[in-house]
Amino acid sequence: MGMWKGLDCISRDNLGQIQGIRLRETVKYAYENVPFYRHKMGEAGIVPEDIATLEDIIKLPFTTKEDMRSNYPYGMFAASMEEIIRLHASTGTTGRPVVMGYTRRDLENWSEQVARICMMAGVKTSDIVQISFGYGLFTGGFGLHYGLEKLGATVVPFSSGNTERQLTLMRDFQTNVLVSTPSFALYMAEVAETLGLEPAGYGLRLGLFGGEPCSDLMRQEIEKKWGMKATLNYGLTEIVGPGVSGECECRSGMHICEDHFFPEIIDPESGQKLPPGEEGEIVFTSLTKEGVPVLRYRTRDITALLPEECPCGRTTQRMDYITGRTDDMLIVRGVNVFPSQVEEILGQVKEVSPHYRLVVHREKDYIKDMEVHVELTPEGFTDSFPEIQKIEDKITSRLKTVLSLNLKVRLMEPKSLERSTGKAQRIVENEEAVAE
Ligand code: DLL
Repeated sequence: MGMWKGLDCISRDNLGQIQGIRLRETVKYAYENVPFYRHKMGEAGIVPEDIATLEDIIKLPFTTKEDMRSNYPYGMFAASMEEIIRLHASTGTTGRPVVMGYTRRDLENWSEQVARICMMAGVKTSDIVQISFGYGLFTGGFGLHYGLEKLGATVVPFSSGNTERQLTLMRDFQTNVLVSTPSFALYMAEVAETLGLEPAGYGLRLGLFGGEPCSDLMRQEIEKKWGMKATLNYGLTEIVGPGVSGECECRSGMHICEDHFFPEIIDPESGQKLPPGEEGEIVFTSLTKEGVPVLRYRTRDITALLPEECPCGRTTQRMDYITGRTDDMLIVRGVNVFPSQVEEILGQVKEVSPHYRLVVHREKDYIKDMEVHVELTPEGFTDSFPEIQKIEDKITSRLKTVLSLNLKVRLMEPKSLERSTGKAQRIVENEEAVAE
């Protein structure tokens, strides 16, 4: 286990050397084995030898989700099916999914990456860990599974769904670590409460949450209800799945497994690289992947690279929490709004819970209006109209101050919005809301 912490504490010079070597290898490998990359580099007028240092990476063209989709299913693969031993795919509610293939070495590396982020989060070999991510094409279940086994924890591979049984087994097995989306952790706590049980009585000490954003409010709520420490981790199918980055004990940003994934922050409009500390779209280049090497993949996730050293002693670069996605941005009457901005404002209002939805009213191609539906907390619940009006007005005026937008706010009864056993859906189109 010490070995993994060692990898995260390597000197920046050594790390840079390793990254440089691996970048050169990856570019050459992708060029030689994936026609897509060969064409793209040809169009940009470059050959692999032009990428001699890490700084040269900016010469490489970006890769987008559309590129992956238009090469569905195997066009981005560099290894033959002889060498590929596993496939995963993004859930892709719209359009074709993105398919990833892993060689044996890819799977070994992936387990190591996930083991590292689990160790950073504080998982011990004596822990009993319930994995409530779906096992299947989604990378969450299997990704965490093999990483935690590699670390040496006791894995309970529950998968998603069947919440009551999850709770029963959690208690019977004396599970002390939970792995899921933050929304599911909140939902499970509510189900426990409706069964008349105190979530804090279950004995969970630690949670590893990822796959979707988790606001401070959500994190506090999870910690309060379960009496556990909640940590966050990040990843995406196109790069590997979970295991790209995760929080250490300091919980201020997420350390990237930088010897495997090279991060950059770019201005999403111009594509220009931004300096550390500035917020933009995070772009990753894989440094060790054989199945599907990925050069400068545009994640659409918005964050910053944190320039300061982490007090934990790890030297790997930390990324900040994701504040939005470039494709999540809503333009409401000409104003750019990210769901996370609304969520942050809601987090400052003590009467409401982290359960909210943005109901979007479209007219042709633009958003004419948006309503914020948010549940009152059980403590904040009231049926007095003036009271409700007061809280709604308070939220409306904060939204107006921060976003310069006048949005209608509708307070909902506790537990009235649909819960998710996977990733929460925050944005709904008007038709759905009307159909309720
Ligand atoms: O959600 C991989 C994963 C599984 C990560 C389990 C962590 C734990 P996808 O389904 O491809 O893969 O979705 C990736 O989810 O681009 C982000 O927008 C979002 N996301 C993932 N983790 C976080 C996080 C998995 N910690 C997309 N905070 C990414 C915010 C996250 N967003």
